[in-house]
Amino acid sequence: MKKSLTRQQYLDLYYYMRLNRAVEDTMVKLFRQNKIVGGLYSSLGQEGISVGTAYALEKKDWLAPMIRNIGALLVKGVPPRDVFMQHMAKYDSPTKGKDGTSHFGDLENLHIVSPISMLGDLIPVMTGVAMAGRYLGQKIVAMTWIGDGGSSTGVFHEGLNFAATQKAPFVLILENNQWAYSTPVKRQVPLENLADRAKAYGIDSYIVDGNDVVAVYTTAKEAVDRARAGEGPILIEAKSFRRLGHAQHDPAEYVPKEMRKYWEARDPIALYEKFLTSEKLLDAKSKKEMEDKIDALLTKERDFAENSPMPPAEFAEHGVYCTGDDCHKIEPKWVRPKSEAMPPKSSVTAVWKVEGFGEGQGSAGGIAPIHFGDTTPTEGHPESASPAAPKGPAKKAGKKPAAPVAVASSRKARR
Ligand SMILES: Cc1ncc(C[n+]2csc(CCOP(=O)(O)OP(=O)(O)O)c2C)c(N)n1
Ligand SMILES: [Mg+2]
Repeated sequence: MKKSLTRQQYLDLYYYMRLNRAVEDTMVKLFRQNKIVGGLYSSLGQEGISVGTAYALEKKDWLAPMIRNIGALLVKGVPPRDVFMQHMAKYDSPTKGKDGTSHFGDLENLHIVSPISMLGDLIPVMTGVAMAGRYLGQKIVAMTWIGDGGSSTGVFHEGLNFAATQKAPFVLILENNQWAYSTPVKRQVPLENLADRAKAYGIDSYIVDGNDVVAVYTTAKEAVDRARAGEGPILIEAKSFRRLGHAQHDPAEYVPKEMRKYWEARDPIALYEKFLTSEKLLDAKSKKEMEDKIDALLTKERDFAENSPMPPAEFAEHGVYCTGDDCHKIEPKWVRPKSEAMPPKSSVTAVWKVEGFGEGQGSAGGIAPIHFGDTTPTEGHPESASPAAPKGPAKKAGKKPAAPVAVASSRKARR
């Protein structure tokens, strides 16, 4: 761990990691009392990733958490009571008991996009958020997380390619915790480092020890600064370990004992405490004060959540089908203050400029030309072969498509 942060930053990282763990410990108790509705996922041992990465964001930035990123929600400002109530499906929860786990967002104040269960789908969504921010001249960065397993979905690759092509101010944290359910990473990806996936999209990547919160934060901060400066998306692979099963129901007996032992000895909070103590940033007294503060906060938050009512039965039929204005007024919530959406903060024409990428409009003013080698350039474009060049994809005269039988047999021959 390098020493380069302010004292307050060091202590903030410690506070949020401890809070993250304490919130999840409280929820395990609630789960065992049958008060949690649905599954409960743990980030035990991965707190340094959620906390260190989210701490690198500014207030105006956007994030979308996955199931193991409660720590990121806490850093962004979500009160623990909302996390408890959401998991307990209480009426005062952000979704009023209509959804569980951390499936809630806050588009207006905290800039949180609700998680999407389909792994990888948040990547194109957050790329869109990043692009919208750029269009509005807001200089925001969007961040989301993906697991080692999730990095093998199609949409991971489509999304990252899209983000790279658009040079979106987007930072993707790949949490390599060695397991996707019961599948070890080595049996699903033929790569030593998942960060290498970035090479396919021509973007930069970092590899960081996910159990070293200072390393995570400094790496994330550099990536966020670079993305904000217009360098395009960045992928960070944070190596860590899923200390518990996929969720509470999974005893994870498939995990080799030595592997578990190795990572348990590298607990991110214990490692960080050691560092803080040796650097004289934390002593027994200040540690106890922080623990008392967290205890008092969570007692209050848990009481509030437990005393919140379940939704009334008749509420189940509300909000299922939108009936128009008597359901809710349909107006876009993303409308920004006029000054923010007008020059000099943004352009009024739907044209964006990205260094090294070009413009979102054909340079001749027409539709952006696409060159796939055998596609004739659009009429009027400087590269156009002739003024009479046909619009749309060129037809290859006299070239018949190969017969399906021939394709099948030639593939067979190659095998
Ligand atoms: C597209 C898609 N396929 C499968 C699932 C089911 N599923 C949920 S979590 C999970 C394992 C994810 O593993 P990983 O991405 O490594 O994340 P981790 O649980 O380790 O944090 C799977 C297969 C899903 N939600 N979405
Ligand atoms: Mg995993």
